[in-house]
Amino acid sequence: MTTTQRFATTCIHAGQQPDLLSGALMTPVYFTSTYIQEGLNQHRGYEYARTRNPTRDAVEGNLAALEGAEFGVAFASGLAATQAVLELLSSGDHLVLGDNVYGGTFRLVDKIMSRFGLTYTQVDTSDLAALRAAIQPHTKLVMLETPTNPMLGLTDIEAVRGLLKELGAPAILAVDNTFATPFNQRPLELGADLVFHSTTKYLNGHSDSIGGVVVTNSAELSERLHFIQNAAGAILSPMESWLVLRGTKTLHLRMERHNANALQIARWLEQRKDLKSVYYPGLESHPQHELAKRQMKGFSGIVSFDTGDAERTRRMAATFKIFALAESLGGVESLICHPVSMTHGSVPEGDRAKLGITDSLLRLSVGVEDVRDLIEDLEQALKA
Ligand code: P1T
Repeated sequence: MTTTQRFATTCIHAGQQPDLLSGALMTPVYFTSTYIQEGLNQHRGYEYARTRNPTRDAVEGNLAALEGAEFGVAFASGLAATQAVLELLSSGDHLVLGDNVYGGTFRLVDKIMSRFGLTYTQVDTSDLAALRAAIQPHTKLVMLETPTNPMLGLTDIEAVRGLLKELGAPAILAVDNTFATPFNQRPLELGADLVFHSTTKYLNGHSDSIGGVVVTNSAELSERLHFIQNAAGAILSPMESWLVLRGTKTLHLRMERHNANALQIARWLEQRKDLKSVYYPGLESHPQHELAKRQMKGFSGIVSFDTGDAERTRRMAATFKIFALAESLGGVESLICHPVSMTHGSVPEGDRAKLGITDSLLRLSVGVEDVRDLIEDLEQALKA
């Protein structure tokens, strides 16, 4: 790939070349655990498939290129990727974690990593004064989502980078770009050191694989992450690597439609009189809409809304005909999720309430169906 190629071309070609043996245009799924060695210490760069696999190499190259990164490291799930980032730290190090992250990310930090001597402070990273106050001399990592799951709050990545620089803080800035995707937002260009994803979502895009990736332009961080990948072993399998490669070939096409459908649905929800709030960065009413326009190319496919009535929300959840009531997001099909009972169940009730994750909140993952059918489905459910 040349550096002058545009995003759509990168989606389809980056990281891939015709198979050297047969000329197969599509990257083969290399189902092998090991590789023959011609002699002691004589091999073609592949020794054991936990360490390297050609299908995984291809997807790592593809995903890195999409984020404008040099290096990519693929993991067995988004949380395995998140854990690898956390494993860059050591006992006694301090982590600043966004206050509204995926419930599983919070659970990993709170219930597992903290048992190994990692200390953490959760803070609203959109509030620079609060972030400044949270950073300590031994803070080694700032980890955040923008937009956040499920409240869709934004953090100004450039401003956070500026603050860390001003403070001379030795912290790595790691951004979970799962919600935005590199089609809409490229955090490395805004000063992040690491970008990580649940590839389970938009990158794979078809709700048929679980995976994660971390990308970076730092050779040192890439080397450490590859060491963790090999030493801890939570690798992305060859089949899953292939599925993600297939998925990213249409990322640009899917995201255009996700963006358009979600904006239309958010606007439609907002003009209704029977909802308490609608959260979507593409709405003029979103408190960080100006930042969204500056930092994002499109606003992605997630819309959250609060009916203000937990009983009504419960009734509605069971009445959708196209939106499937299910965890996850980012697939071509539309999903609806009740964060309190599904994705954010592990976040303490008091913290949820402060963030606005109420019993009456629903999160839509707006798919790429005909938006008129989606609106009709929402309309009938809201009437129920
Ligand atoms: O599920 P997994 O591939 O391990 O990814 C974890 C993860 C990481 N980061 C973000 C922003 C996420 O949303 C997720 C997973 N989220 C869901 C399953 C969900 O429905 O929100």
